[in-house]
Amino acid sequence: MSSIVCIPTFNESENIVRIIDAIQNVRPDIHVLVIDDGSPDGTAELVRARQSTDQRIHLIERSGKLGLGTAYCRGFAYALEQGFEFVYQMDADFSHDPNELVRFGQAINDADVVIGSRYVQGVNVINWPMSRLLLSWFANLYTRIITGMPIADATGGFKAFRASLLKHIQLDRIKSNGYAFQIEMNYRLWRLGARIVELPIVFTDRVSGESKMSKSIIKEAAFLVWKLKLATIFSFGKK
Ligand SMILES: Nc1nc2c(ncn2[C@@H]2O[C@H](COP(=O)(O)OP(=O)(O)O)[C@@H](O)[C@H]2O)c(=O)[nH]1
Ligand SMILES: [Mg+2]
Repeated sequence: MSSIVCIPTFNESENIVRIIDAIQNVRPDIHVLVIDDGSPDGTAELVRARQSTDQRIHLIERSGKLGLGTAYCRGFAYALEQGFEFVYQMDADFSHDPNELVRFGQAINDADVVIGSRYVQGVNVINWPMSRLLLSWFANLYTRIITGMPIADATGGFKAFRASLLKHIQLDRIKSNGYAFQIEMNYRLWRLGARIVELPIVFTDRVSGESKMSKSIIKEAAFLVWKLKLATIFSFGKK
């Protein structure tokens, strides 16, 4: 049973080697695919150095900062082409605890999608300013109300997909980035009848490197939920 974890990176030289080590430590079976957007800090070179001695490490390099959503789509397309059975996604910055990959591995055996959820059992977020926590929490409430999708944490980025279901998503049609990308993937998979499981996780804000969160990411998500909802009403949004 083959698994690969997709990690998008932009300027993660302080984290990337450590996160690869941590992942391989808990799940030696798992392959790691880094999708780097030409990070000026040399993230890709660090991955390439590791790659030369380890066949479980894969690297896609893009020419510039083209956004998180398209980075994931590139990664997913690669994972499907290579025939991996389970495709994971996580951030490079240790906000997602690599030790949880063990529980994800168990949960995905009985599901099509596993979402690492910060809000399924109370609120499990460490070190975020209250403003960012409230934003995230209300974004999820807003998404739930408008789309009707029964997911407590639709914007989280720590997930696992069963490839046999993921391959039904037309990845080249997905244009959203940031939070909106996470919502759009969940929504399309939910509409396809995916068995979605939310696994309670603790999210810790990054210690090293810088966040790429911005106002445009929030605006994009706010519009996207309406777009998805309206597309469904007019039934353009089946996939
Ligand atoms: N390839 C790629 N990765 C990105 C881009 N923007 C963010 N990332 C990566 O996506 C992950 C999440 O981004 P982060 O800045 O931590 O967002 P936050 O946790 O919401 O503040 C990290 O691994 C980033 O390096 C991008 O435009 N392209
Ligand atoms: Mg982060």
